[in-house]
Amino acid sequence: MTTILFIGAILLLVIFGMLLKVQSMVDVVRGSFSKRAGFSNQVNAVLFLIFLIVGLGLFYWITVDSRQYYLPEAASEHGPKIDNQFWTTMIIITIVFVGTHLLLFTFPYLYQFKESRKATFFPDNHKLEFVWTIIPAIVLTILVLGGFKVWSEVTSPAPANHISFEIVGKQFNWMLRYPGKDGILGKHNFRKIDATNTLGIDFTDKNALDDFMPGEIHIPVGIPVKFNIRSRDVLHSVFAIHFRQKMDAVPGMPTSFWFTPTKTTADMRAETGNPNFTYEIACTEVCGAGHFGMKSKIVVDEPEDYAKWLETQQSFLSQNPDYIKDVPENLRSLAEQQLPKQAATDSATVVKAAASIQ
Ligand SMILES: [Cu+2]
Repeated sequence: MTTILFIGAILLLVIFGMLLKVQSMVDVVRGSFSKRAGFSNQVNAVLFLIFLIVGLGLFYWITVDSRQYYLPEAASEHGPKIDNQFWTTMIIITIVFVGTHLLLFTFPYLYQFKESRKATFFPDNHKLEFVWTIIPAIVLTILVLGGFKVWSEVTSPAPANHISFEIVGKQFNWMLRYPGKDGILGKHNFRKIDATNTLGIDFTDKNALDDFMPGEIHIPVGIPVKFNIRSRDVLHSVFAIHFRQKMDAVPGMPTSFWFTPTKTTADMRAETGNPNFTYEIACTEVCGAGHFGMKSKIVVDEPEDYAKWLETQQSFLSQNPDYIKDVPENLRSLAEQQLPKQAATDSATVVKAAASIQ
């Protein structure tokens, strides 16, 4: 069907071209070919008008039809500010877009060539140049400053009561690390990365001993949360659209943002009427063949549910007691508190065995 329509459209264009050619040949026979502009000039003028009407019609249709793809509900404190900024920009550029196109396509029609009309010689006009330079400059400055204000907010140091965790991109998934009970993320070192310690947690730092790596992100509602972002290989990008946050994950250059979530997952399910609603992070940097699958789930809990979830999490060390051998002597007793009882006694054996190998 599409092919037939396509061939039909091409044939129509060919017929149209032939008609114009016949018309100019008739002009030659009649001896009127010496005219400075022929019939085709009028045809082009009308085509400009048709293009304008069809184009604006399509523009209106796509604007209304794609409402389903518009930004979803904002669920962070600064979210409405970003939306405000976005829609102000959209309204301004829509007015400019429609206005300039009305002028661009009606003028060729209104001022098409006529034998009887002489064009005005109009080389320049300083007043006009001044107006169309100053007005966009002022409008753009206001828009940029507005955006800069919101951007500065989310990239500024997080409030003192914030919680923070680490999100690290690699081809092709997000890895997470929470600071554990001490609330401080331990150091990391790329030399320590192996098949299990995928983030290179450095166990010579005492803050790292209780760090844990959950499978999904949990954050409490109403409390500022800071994302510490890293990448292990190529550029990735953390895009949390419901929280109106986006930040690149750059190899070798830690980045971060913070925000305060305002709606729990349960609130959002009630609000959207979708019992399966889930907050998600998508990677928005084309990072390789598996890019499309790179997402992570975020659960926004009530603070007490968040506390309960924290309680159920087990530190990396408790799940991988072998790494106790990387803990320096002076921290070993502290590290052993992380281990399940049996593993703690085993760990002494592990350490002894490791020592005897060396
Ligand atoms: Cu990616």
